[in-house]
Amino acid sequence: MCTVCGCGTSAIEGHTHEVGDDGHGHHHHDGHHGDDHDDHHHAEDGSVHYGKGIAGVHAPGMSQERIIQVEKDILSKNDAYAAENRRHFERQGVFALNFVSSPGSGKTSLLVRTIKDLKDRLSISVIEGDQQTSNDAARIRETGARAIQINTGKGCHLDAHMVGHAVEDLAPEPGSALFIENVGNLVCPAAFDLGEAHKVVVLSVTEGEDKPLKYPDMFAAADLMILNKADLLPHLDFNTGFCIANALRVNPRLQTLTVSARTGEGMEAFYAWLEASAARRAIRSKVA
Ligand SMILES: Nc1nc2c(ncn2[C@@H]2O[C@H](COP(=O)(O)OP(=O)(O)O)[C@@H](O)[C@H]2O)c(=O)[nH]1
Ligand SMILES: [Mg+2]
Repeated sequence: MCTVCGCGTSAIEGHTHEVGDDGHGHHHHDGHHGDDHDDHHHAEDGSVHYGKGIAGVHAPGMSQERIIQVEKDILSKNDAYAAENRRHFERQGVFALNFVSSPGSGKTSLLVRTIKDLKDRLSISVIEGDQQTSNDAARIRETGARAIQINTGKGCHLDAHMVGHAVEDLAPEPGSALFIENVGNLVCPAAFDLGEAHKVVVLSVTEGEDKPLKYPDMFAAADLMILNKADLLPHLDFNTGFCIANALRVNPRLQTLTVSARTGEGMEAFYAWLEASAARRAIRSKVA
């Protein structure tokens, strides 16, 4: 998990590692590989498996106990902000979704199409996360919807603190939907709760059926998987059933939809999911 690096988390007490002359904090000690042998093992086929220690991840020069402590520090702060966001969304009746995927799976295309198609049914605003540029927020604004761009710099995920600030500026109207497009990668955003009602993982059919098995944390964290770019299926040897079976092995409760953000195929099923989930959420927060 990315938090062990500690880059960009100088506010965290007990900083994770010494800051090198380059200011980035990665010291390389020549000839000292492998202080910690308890976090990986060599399999018979010659592959090396890291993440076998109690922290589930390797960081050079850090003990497993120290990694766990750093992760706890970061994630417990994040979770406190996420809980605050979630309370705010529930009070306001805002239905928030956190879209996660690798870069280029079609998150922005999917959001643009959804906003256009649901213009008369649902008010939608968007928080866009990318390392650099505000291209995606501009794409959203072209639809007439309101959008705020967050650039994370070297960061590989949005966190709940960033989202809380963006929500203050954006002020999504009561009863609306808030789409949060996370930074594109299938690893780090899995660990960070933003206060959303659901994580939605988008996987495109050009990425291969095995991605849920290779990046299980993301598929375990999601409630819905959208398989996008179905219009390309005739040109590929992608097996949709096999991909869905892999995803269900990781997360048996995962719901799945196959769509094309380009042609619109399958999108009505997504809109039905969206409206039903938003309605269920609204009823639940009224009861609570
Ligand atoms: N053929 C096809 N291309 C798509 C589809 N959805 C997105 N794309 C293309 O995939 C590329 C990446 O899309 P984008 O929405 O920027 O992905 P993001 O990085 O996940 O936000 C762009 O060239 C899109 O036009 C789709 O359903 N079918
Ligand atoms: Mg995008």
